[in-house]
Amino acid sequence: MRKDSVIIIIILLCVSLFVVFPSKAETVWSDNFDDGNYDGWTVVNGTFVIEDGVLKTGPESFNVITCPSYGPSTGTWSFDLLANGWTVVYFVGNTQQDLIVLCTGQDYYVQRIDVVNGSYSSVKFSGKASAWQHLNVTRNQDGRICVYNNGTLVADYVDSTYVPPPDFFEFYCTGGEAAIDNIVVSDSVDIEPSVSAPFYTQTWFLASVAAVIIVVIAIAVLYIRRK
Ligand SMILES: [Ca+2]
Ligand SMILES: [Ca+2]
Repeated sequence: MRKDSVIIIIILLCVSLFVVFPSKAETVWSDNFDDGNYDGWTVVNGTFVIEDGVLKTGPESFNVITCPSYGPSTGTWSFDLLANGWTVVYFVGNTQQDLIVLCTGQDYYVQRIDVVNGSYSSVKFSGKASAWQHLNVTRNQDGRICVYNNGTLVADYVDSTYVPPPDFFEFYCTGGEAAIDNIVVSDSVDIEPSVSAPFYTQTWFLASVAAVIIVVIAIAVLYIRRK
């Protein structure tokens, strides 16, 4: 009877852990340049160097580098960016619609650009010029785009225009020294604005509950075995 109880408790524990820690987001592409090269990238203009595991622009005033990109036009794009002058990250690039993060040298924007007719939608967000920013950009099936700068939600808007899957990821800079690092692209929206999700659905809360359950079960099992 006691054995049966322990088995049931273990099964319940496994089920609760599965609920708390769902399958991990799929990374479709990443590069952190820590191997000291930018193999797989193509320099379109200017020069680029890897310094201390970071992709940096060379001394020219116009530097563009591109890399084939994969996955859908929805998901999460994460990267560290040091913007200087006019700096653009095409996180979804193709021949029809581009999704970009732009720093004008002063201000940051996230934009969708219609490559064919030049129209665009744009939202400004807060960020520092000439300083490293850790940016996370998410885009869901409804075209909702959220930008997080160093973990803070700084832009949240919906542009439901269809954007085809990306052909390329591009880093573009005119003037000044710019750099990028730790690019991680996943095919799912991995960050949700915290205001929209109640605390009891947050990962930290579920993990805390799971930890308490594990401790209680461990104590119960020890108690049963000692009896
Ligand atoms: Ca490499
Ligand atoms: Ca690196």
